[in-house]
Amino acid sequence: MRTQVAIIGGGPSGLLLSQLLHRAGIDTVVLERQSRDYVLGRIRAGVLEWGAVEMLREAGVGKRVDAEGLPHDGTYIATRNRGFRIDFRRHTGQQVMVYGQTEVTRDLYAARDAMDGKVIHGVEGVTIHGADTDAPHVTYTLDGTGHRLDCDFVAGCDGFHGVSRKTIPASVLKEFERVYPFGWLGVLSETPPVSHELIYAQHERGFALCSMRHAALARYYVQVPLTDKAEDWSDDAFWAELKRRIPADAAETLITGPSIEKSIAPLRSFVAEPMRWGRLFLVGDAAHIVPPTGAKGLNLAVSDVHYLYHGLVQHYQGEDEGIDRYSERALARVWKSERFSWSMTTLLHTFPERNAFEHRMQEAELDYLESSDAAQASLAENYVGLPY
Ligand code: RFL
Ligand code: PHB
Repeated sequence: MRTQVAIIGGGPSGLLLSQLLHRAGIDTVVLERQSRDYVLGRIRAGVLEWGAVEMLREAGVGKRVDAEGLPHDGTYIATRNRGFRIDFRRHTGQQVMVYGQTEVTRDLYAARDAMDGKVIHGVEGVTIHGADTDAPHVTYTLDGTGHRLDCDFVAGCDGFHGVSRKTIPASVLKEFERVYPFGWLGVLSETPPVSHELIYAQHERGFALCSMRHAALARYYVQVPLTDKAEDWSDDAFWAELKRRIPADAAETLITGPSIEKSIAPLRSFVAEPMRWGRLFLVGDAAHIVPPTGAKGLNLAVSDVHYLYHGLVQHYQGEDEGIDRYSERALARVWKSERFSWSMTTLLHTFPERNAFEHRMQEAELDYLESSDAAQASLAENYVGLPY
C-alpha cells in the first residue's frame, strides 16, 4: 500500500491531521493500535482554546462544538480564605470552550467516515523504516498478517508511549522532564456542575478542580499521592475530600452522585527536541506532556497539527519552508505552554517536600495574583491560548 502521509496513532492529533490533509487533497492512512471504542472510552481533556475550536471548524468538524460546547468567559481561583475570578473576556477579549476530548474524537471519526478516510484499527508492531531517507515506509501486523505502507512522510501522533519518538536515535533526541510527586484522581458524574465556571482550588490537603462536560455531567479532580489507587477511593470518600478542599459555599451546594468513571493520572512535564527527524514529524503527546493544571495538553496537540498541516500543504505546492521550520515553530509554543502549566501546577498544588520559605512564596504568589490586574491578565492570556 502507498500513501502520501502515514499517520501513526488515531487520537485527536492523528485524526485531525488526517482530516485536514484529506480536505487539502493529500492522501493519508491512520494506523491505530486500539479499537475505536477503546479510543472513545478515554476520558481526558475538557477545555479547548479558541484557536483549537477554529481548527476544528477549518477541518469541517465545528458544527457540534459550536452547538453544544460551553463558552466560558472566566474561571475561579480559590483558596481556604479567599476566592477570585479571572476574567478572560475583559483581559483578552477571548473565551475558551468547554467540550470534552471524547466528543472531539467522536466528531473527527464521524468526519473521517463521511470522507471514506483510511483509519486502520488494531494494528500491532508498527515500525518506521528509513525516516532519514527520501523513501520511508512503515510496517505493521493486522490480524496476524504483515503489511507495508510506503509514504512520503510519517506523522508520529502516537502519544507518549508510542513508537515514533523512540525511532529517533538517542544521539539526536534531547529529552527534558519533570515528574511531580502526586497525581489527579478524576471522577465523572451525571450531576449538575457545582459552578457555571471552573473552580481551581488550592488547599493545604491538596489541589482540587471543579469542571464539567455539560449541564448534566460534572468532572471533578483531587490531588492524591502517587501511591493511591483509584479502586481504593469510594465515591463517598471522594466527595468528602472534594468538599473539604473547595470553598464552603460550593461545598454546601455540591450535588453528588455515583461516579461513572474514576481514574488516577500522574502529573508530568516532558519535551523531546527536535520534533522532526528527516521525514518523521512528532505531533502532540508523542513529543511533549504537560501537567493538566493549565488545560493545555490537547490544545498543544492541535497547534502542532496546525504547523505541520500548513507545512505539508506548502510542500506539495513546492515550498519546504513550513516543514523545515516545523520543529522550531511548534517548540516555541510548546515551551511557553510548558512554562504556564508548570507555573499553574506549582501555584496550586501542595508539594510534600516544600519548606517554610517555599510555602510563603506560594502564598505571596496567590496574593499577588488576587491583587494584580497585570498578573490576572497574564494568566488569562496564557489560559485562552497564545497565538499560533
Ligand atoms: P493520544 O490521545 O495519546 O493519542 C495517541 C494515539 O496513538 C495510539 N498509539 C499507537 N498506535 C499505533 N501504534 C502504536 N505503537 C501506538 N502507540 C500509541 C494510542 O492508542 C492513541 O490512540 O495523543 P494525541 O493525539 O497527541 O492527543 C493528546 C491528548 O490526548 C493529550 O494531550 C490530553 O488528553 C492530555 N490530557 C489532558 N489534557 C488536557 O488538556 N486536560 C486534561 O484534563 C487532560 N487529562 C490527559 C488527561 C492525558 C491523560 N493520559 C495521556 C494518560 C488525562 C489522562 C489520563
Ligand atoms: C477537565 O475538565 O477535564 C479539565 C479542565 C481543566 C483542566 C484540566 C482538566 O485544567
